[in-house]
Order: sequence, then C-alpha cells, then structure tokens
Amino acid sequence: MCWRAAAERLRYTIPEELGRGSLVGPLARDLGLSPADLPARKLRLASAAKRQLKYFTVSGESGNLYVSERLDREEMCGEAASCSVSFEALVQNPLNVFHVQVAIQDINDNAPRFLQDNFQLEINELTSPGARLAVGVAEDADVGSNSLQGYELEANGYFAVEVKESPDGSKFAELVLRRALDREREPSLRLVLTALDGGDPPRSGTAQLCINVTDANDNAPVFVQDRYRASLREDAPLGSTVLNVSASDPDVGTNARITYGFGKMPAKVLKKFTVHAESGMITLQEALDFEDTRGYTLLMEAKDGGGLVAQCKVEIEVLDVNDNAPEITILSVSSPVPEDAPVGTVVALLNVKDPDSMENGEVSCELSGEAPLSLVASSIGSYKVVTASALDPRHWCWRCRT
Ligand SMILES: [Ca+2]
Ligand SMILES: [Ca+2]
Ligand SMILES: [Ca+2]
Ligand SMILES: [Ca+2]
Repeated sequence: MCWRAAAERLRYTIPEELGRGSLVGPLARDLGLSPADLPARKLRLASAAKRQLKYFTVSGESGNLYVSERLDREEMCGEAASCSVSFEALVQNPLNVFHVQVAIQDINDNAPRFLQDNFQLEINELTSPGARLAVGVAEDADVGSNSLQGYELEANGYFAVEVKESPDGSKFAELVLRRALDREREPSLRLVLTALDGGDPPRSGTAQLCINVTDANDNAPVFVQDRYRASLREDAPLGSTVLNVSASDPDVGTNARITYGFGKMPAKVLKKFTVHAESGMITLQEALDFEDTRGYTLLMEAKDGGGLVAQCKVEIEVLDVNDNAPEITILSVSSPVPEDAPVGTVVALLNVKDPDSMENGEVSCELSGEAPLSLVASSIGSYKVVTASALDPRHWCWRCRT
C-alpha cells in the first residue's frame, strides 16, 4: 500500500513477521521511475541509522521494495502504539532523495501469559460476600486489541472475576466473593483462571488458582449424647471409671481442641468425681454411700480452644450393697418379771433398723433361747417381747436375732 503525502514522502504499511522476500511495495513505480530508468537512476536505500536499513532491500531490476529480515514488532517497538521503520530512497542523475516510512502493524502472535502457573490464595471462611482478592496479572506483548483484554474464571459457586486496571495501565484480575464460604463444607477450591486477548481469533493463557479457606471458630463442640447414664455400686473403689463422655468439633486446630470439665454443681458433687480434661473420662474420687445419696447428676462441659462450650448431663445411679447389719435397739426392758405375770405381759420393747434398701433392708426378727417368750411385731421396725406361758421363778436368757 502506498500513500503519497508529498512528492518526497512515501509510506507503506505491512504486518510484522512477513517472510523474507515478501513484497513491501513497488518503490520505483511509486517514485515515478519506469523499469527502463532504473539502471541510470541507481535507486538505493540510505539511512543515518544503519539499523533501519537491514529490514528492507530494493530490487535493482524491478525497483520493488522487499523484506530482507524478520520484523518482530514486539522486539522493535515493545509497547508503543505505533511502529515504523524510516529510511531514505536515493536516486541519481539527477540526484534526489525521498523519505520512505514503513509502518509495521501488529499481528496477534502472542498469547496472554501469567507470571506464575499457579497462585496460592488464602481467605477466611467468615469473609463477607463482596470482599475482593487481587490475584495476579497476565502479560501479552502485543498491542491494541491484540493485547490482554480480560479474564475468565472457571464456573464455581463462590467467586467471580473482575478486571481492574492499575495506574500503569496493566489489567489485573480481582476475585470477588459472591457467596459465604464454609471451610467445614469446602476447605479448598482449585479454579482455572483464563486471560484473554482481543485478537481474532482470541488467544488465551491460564493459571491455576488454589484457594485455601482458613478456619474460623464457627462451630461449638457437640456431645455424642445429650444425656449419659451410668450406675456404680456404692462400694466401688476410688478411681473407678464411671464412663467416658465425648464431644466432637468440626473446626480445625485449636478451634477444634476440646477440653472437658464440670459445669456449675454443688461442691459435694464436685468432690465425688473427677473428669480427665483431654479424654473426658469420669472417675470416682470419693467413696459413695447409697444410704447417703442414691444418685448424682453431673453437668459436663466441652470447651473448644476458641471458647465455645457445649453441655450434657451424666446421671449416675448408686447401687445399694448390703453393707449394713440390722441394728436392734432395746427401748425398754421390764426385769425382773413377776412370776404371776399373765400371758401376754410385755417384757421388752425393741426397735430394729437396717439402712440398706429393698431386700438388703428387709429385716426378720426371731427370739432364741428357751424363755417362754414370744415376739410380736407392733409397728414397722418395732417389736414387743411378751410372755407366752406361765413363768417359772427362774432366770431366763433370751436373745433377739435378725
Ligand atoms: Ca504481535
Ligand atoms: Ca496477543
Ligand atoms: Ca470450634
Ligand atoms: Ca470453622
């Protein structure tokens, strides 16, 4: 293509990367020289900057201008919006000089490229939607619409990508959080980020985004059971295991580190039992006594490293053991008993007690010895010893046995 601004100026436009020997333009013809004139006019190229000359040659026969060296616009002009090579065309007989400018057009021969193949990002799971995360920049050595135009992000439920322009004009990708994250559900995301230029067809480059969702203490521990039940013989030795409570916490690290302890309970209960802070094992610390307390309810707590607490109850039933012999109390005795005392005369009043429960606390009472006496139950636990027949004047011995 030739454009003749003035008699002394010529301008051609060619794309970069044309093969060696490609025609740039009919220079002689555009200068008004016929092939017949050429030998006499000695058309040649000249430049103050030798570097500019190496790209082109002019044919001595045809007077056409040809490419003689690879023209890489990116190497020659970098990010400059326009790129051209200028030189002079000289003719002799008569001597004249023409200014020739060859504009080098960009072709889309570079794909956008990220500076890293993958980007590691961290974001806390409690980050609010709308938050932005600068990712990185891709580069494309071409210019204009052949340069980097934008980014695309692999479809996903959480992030969108937006293009931001920095003051120096480079376009970088910014992730925008669209939906709340949840580390417990999705601890990390791997997404492909694509950079696109505006060429026809467009070229692209990709990078892998590894997004690590960091933990927040957004879960309290949870006990395996709300209510535990255990039973323990009242004669269980100190150190006996009552049971093991257990809680879990779906967070990680200290946010999931659980320590067990007791909740608010009466001092009397607190000193009976201990709980191992790490294992949750409850053991007996002080002897039990069914006759004193028949059961305990422990309020257990599981606390994570972030201070969130869960509670549960442990109900402990104390089992009775026959550890008490019945006790007989003689309330009163009439002694001596007159010989002529009528049958049924009360000789003694007894009271029998057994603090054990159920069958362990059931008491039966009988008299032993040869005395003509019998035992009559009066009210619960109370007995009368009465004469059963006429008495001889002698010394009788009797015993009450349970
Ligand atoms: Ca290019
Ligand atoms: Ca490009
Ligand atoms: Ca937690
Ligand atoms: Ca969490």
